[in-house]
Amino acid sequence: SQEAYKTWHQNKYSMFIHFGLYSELGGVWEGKPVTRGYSEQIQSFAGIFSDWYGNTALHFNPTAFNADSIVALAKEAGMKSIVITTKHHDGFCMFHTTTTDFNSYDATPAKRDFIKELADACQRGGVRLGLYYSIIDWHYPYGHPISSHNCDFVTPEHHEFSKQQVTELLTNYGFISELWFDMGSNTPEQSQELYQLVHKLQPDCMVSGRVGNDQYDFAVMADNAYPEGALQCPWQSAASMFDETWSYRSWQKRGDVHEKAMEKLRSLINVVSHGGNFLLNIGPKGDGSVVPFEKEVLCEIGAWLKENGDA
Ligand code: JFZ
Repeated sequence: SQEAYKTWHQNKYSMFIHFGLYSELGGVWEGKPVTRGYSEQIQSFAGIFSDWYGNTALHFNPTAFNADSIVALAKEAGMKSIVITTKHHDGFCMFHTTTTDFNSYDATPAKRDFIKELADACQRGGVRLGLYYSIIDWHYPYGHPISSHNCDFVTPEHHEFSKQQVTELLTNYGFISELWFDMGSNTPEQSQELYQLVHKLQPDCMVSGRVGNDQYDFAVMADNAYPEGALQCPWQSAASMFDETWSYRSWQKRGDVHEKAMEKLRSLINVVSHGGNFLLNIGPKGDGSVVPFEKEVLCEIGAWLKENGDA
């Protein structure tokens, strides 16, 4: 609705969080840094068998993940909402789902539902929550997990599975401000069904452009890019701290906090002044803690915004 878009657009600066099993690997497989591809897609880029990758869950126990302190950090950074990965291409669910055991509650010693924890903390802190959901699923039995690109098409069973998960996500965690669908080669009917399902369950939830086939409420631009000329639809630009990855990478060279803060601040101003929403990403470590460098960058941006007018 027009109202939903207005509110979404008013919240023009938000936190993106890439957190999952891949965070535990931190861009390293069998003791070696994996330098090809995004670290959240290490399973594909390092050619790891699904069952071997899945074993990572046996020691995934993010005891330092504290949803309230993440919400506090977002607020200190001047952000109005948080969008977190509920399931990335690896298929590992960070929420307690009935659709598969491959989730943070059933498959790990942690026995935790991180989406629930963050949803409750957002509610307490007055921050809106959005959810990233990958349609690509390298763990789904018929999801073509062997090819490097995956999901040449989505089988009817896989589509049903996605719909069940989306239903859980939009039923069990309160109001969701946006659903950040990522890729998958949906047919036009499948895209339309997912789009309509979201709005049936939560009419005011904004749907990202990446569900495919022009079924969306807002378009997603590449990092720091903005549409040329007048774009007639709402849009967002998502940015990672480092171009090469969205999730935690233990061997990342991070450089100077001040320089990075100013670089991202300029992106924020660039995007927002062109009418878009800016989503700035952090990649917590496998233990759930926020990387100090990223925390410092966010705090410096927040301090600048406080001094120079709130975004
Ligand atoms: C996708 C994922 O493949 C990636 O791992 C990460 O999660 C990112 C946020 O989303 O990659 C994208 C998505 C959108 C664009 C580029 C890469 N885009 O719109 O330019």
